[in-house]
Amino acid sequence: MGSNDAPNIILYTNHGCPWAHRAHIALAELGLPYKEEIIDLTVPRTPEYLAVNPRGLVPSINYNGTIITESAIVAQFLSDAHPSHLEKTSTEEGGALQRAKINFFVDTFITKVNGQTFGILRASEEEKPELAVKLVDAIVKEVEPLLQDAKPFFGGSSKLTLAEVQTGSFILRLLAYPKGGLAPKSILTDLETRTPAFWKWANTVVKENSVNYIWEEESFIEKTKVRLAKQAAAK
Ligand SMILES: N[C@@H](CCC(=O)N[C@@H](CS)C(=O)NCC(=O)O)C(=O)O
Repeated sequence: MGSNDAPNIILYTNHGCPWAHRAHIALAELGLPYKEEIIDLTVPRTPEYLAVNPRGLVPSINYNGTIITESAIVAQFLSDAHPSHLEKTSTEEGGALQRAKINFFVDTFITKVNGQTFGILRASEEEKPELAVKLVDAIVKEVEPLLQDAKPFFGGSSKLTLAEVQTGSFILRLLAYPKGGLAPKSILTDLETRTPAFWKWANTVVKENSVNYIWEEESFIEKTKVRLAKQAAAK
């Protein structure tokens, strides 16, 4: 096929999965058409899907016949294969530095903040307020300094970047859990006052169509409540 033809892409996904959600954001931002196959994660993976991804996880993509797995790698690959506003190439002026900064931001968010969000969900009601303060403290210390020049997106970009592609699905959840009663509401008020740059950025990110087109907040919160109740009962 000619280089201008759109690639054939199948996305193996589940709309409840924040990792798979990264691929949806990347594909939408790049304007790449794709077929989607929803993988039921409540039952064992089929032999057909294990042939696609032996780890049995989502997301995976089939890109013109080649399978690529692991969400961060899938999003990076799509962005590299289709140079765009998401990220400069490494040989473009300023590209290597921009890529390093985006990688550092994503790494920081995932390793210093993200796990804490999910920890709060599983904590007892007595533990939650203290964990909520710790979560906001981590955003103050680690993330807020990295968003000082967001305008409105990472690094002063007027359009979404790979930083938002890799973190947007988690930002949706971070803001939704307190709204849905799964984490203390103080998280939202504290973020607004203590992390003004993060607060503005996060609220802008979740309003983007490419970030929220597969997101159904109410049903997500309900499903999460059911899953947590089942996990608590199984303890
Ligand atoms: N490191 C993987 C994580 C993907 C992942 O954990 N996906 C979950 C759903 S959110 C999954 O497929 N779970 C299926 C299972 O564990 O059986 C990535 O970034 O792609």
